[in-house]
Amino acid sequence: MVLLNNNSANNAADNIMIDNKSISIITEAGIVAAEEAKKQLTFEHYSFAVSYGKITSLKPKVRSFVEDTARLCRPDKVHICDGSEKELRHLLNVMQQAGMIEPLPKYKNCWLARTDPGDVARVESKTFIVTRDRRETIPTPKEGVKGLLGNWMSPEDLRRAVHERFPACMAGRTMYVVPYSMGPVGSPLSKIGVQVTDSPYVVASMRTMTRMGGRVLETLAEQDFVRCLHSVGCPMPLSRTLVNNWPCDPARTMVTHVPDSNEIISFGSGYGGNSLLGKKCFALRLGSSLARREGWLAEHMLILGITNPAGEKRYIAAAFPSACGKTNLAMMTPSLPGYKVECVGDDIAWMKFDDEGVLRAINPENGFFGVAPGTSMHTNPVAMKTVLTNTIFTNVAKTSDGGVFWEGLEKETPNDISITSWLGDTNWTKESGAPAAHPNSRFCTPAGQCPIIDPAWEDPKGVPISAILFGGRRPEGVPLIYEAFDWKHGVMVGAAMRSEATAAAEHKAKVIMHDPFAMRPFFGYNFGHYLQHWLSMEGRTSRPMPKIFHVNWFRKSEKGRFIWPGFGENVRVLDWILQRVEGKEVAEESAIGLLPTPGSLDLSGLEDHNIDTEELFRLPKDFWTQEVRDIATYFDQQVGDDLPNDVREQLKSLEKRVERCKHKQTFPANGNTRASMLATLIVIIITTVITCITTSSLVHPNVHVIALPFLYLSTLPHNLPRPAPRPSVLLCPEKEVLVVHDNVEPSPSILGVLVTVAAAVVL
Ligand SMILES: [Mn+2]
Repeated sequence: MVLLNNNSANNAADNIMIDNKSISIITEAGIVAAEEAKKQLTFEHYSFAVSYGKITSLKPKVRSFVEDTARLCRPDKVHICDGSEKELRHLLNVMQQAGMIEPLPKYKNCWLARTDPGDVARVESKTFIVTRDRRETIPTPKEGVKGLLGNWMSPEDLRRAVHERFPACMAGRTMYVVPYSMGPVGSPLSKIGVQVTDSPYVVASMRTMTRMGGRVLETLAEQDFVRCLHSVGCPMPLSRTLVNNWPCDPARTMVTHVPDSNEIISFGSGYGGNSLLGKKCFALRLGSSLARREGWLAEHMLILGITNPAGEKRYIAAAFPSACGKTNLAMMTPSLPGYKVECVGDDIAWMKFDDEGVLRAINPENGFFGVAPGTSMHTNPVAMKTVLTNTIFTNVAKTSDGGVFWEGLEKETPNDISITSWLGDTNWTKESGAPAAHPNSRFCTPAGQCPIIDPAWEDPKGVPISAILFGGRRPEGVPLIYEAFDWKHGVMVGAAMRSEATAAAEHKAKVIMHDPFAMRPFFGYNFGHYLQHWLSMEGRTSRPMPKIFHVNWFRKSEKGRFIWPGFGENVRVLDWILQRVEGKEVAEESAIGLLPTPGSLDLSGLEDHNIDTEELFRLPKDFWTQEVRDIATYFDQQVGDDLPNDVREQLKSLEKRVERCKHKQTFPANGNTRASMLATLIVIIITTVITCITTSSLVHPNVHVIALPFLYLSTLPHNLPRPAPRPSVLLCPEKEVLVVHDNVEPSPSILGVLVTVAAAVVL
């Protein structure tokens, strides 16, 4: 038993200082948990039992944090996690007995959790960054416009919110102490956190998603740690009946971050990014803020290694908004022979220059917390093989043979199996009218068991990054791939990222949402300052920066079909990127960036797909004029004065380049299209008529019969199919016209007339 009294509370505030010298201000909010604990002194004889582990094994500052938070939350017991197998068994047991999880006997050590349907996703509206000055956190939106780049809370409001929620919030429960490392333990790029939580589900998930337990505490002697306080907000005795035995308090949920003191305080939700505080809260929000102070980048990016047939390996980082196939790309099975893709991470990248000025990245996570629906042997066989052992599934459907089901697994599920939906509807069918699995249902699985995990994925030095990809779901106007002209242009491309998303309400049309750097819900500080920080990265190395590209797998034809097959075929785009990284001259300028030269994008073996490459790369002037306008409006309304001049200038240059393109569009350049066939036919008729007229006064009446074969020959090249599909219409300001990528041929119509007239004259 540990007794806490007045004396031990006196030094509560002393341990909040963090070792980073660049932080001079510790806000009062930074000691909010400790402060609030002091107010709880009326419970002078509060005591807790340590049910697992030894509190004396904790370093003094960790122990103070635990005692402070315990004093505030008043749990019955404290469990100090060591990350062992034995501990996991215990946690699973506790959860099974509480009815929070059930086993999935079809697989090895897999479990299904079903949450309260009121606690199924991150709640952006209840997520806050706490700073003294509002502008540190968010740019000031234009008057009358709702800011969409994060939520700010004042330290005073945080103190009030904590006071309203946390005192005795863990009564009757066990408080788990989770020491964890983001990144390989001991890596210079890694950071340590300690989370206290009253949810065993959170502990079991953190054990998969982070490096948790004993070894982490040993490294704590030298560095400080991020303090994470989490409660589901359901003290005993319960004031309301739990749904699905899932404790939470959706009405009072809040997720708050204090960058100045490296604190995260989360209440009311037990699911995903709201409660696994190492993930979005630490690795992205606090992480981006730390990264700015320390001169590195914390980004919402996958990291993959790709080896070409020559055996050369490169690493690529890529940022896509949700529902763009980040996990699928990270675990891609390449369609081109000789290529190999290996996965370093599928969600978050921490990138820092090493001593030689090379940008190196680590995946701070230890597992995949992936969206289940849509994952199948067709879309991501590697993920399917990864998730069938040691996985906790949440809010997916289950099958009568003890397995899982979700939208996308229809073809892989036998017909004689019955399905129970995530809401518990037994005998669920497609006709039930609601999805079997929640759209945000997840698998939580150890990264180390991914069959294509990169050999260097835990290298403490990180992997060298050669290219950075931005992308989005863009049905119109945006080509399959383009390269930014330089770093500054690339930063603008990241800032201008947009993606198609289903509007929040049911049955609403899809809209193109802005999601700069795929970070919109995850910025830990003012987005304008974030852009400035990205721009500054170029000055931190003497080496060339990684090249920046924009990809779009989702362009649609006029009929609404996807033009590009995607998935494993995306390796063709990566192959072109590798060529560019190697310095090959396979790009040419357009108004929006560099595009593949004809033939440089390897399309061999895709003949059956009949890919309309022309449509895939077409840059309609109308579209881009509007796109520039939309981006400018967004910057103006959302970022205002905080937008760096360099980014503003980049957008202006893009606008000018698009403007300078004189022609809206040319007719398609490929010979065997209907339009050019028609043109050819008209030319033949006109030239025949001319021939007949010009030859009518001459001796030989059948001269036009002789002339006709010449006519035919002269128009022939126009009807030949082109050797390879290629981008054919680009906006190219340098030439002030639309460039048509075709072999330059004399116009058949003029040639036809000339040949025919010549023939007539000779005859
Ligand atoms: Mn993510």
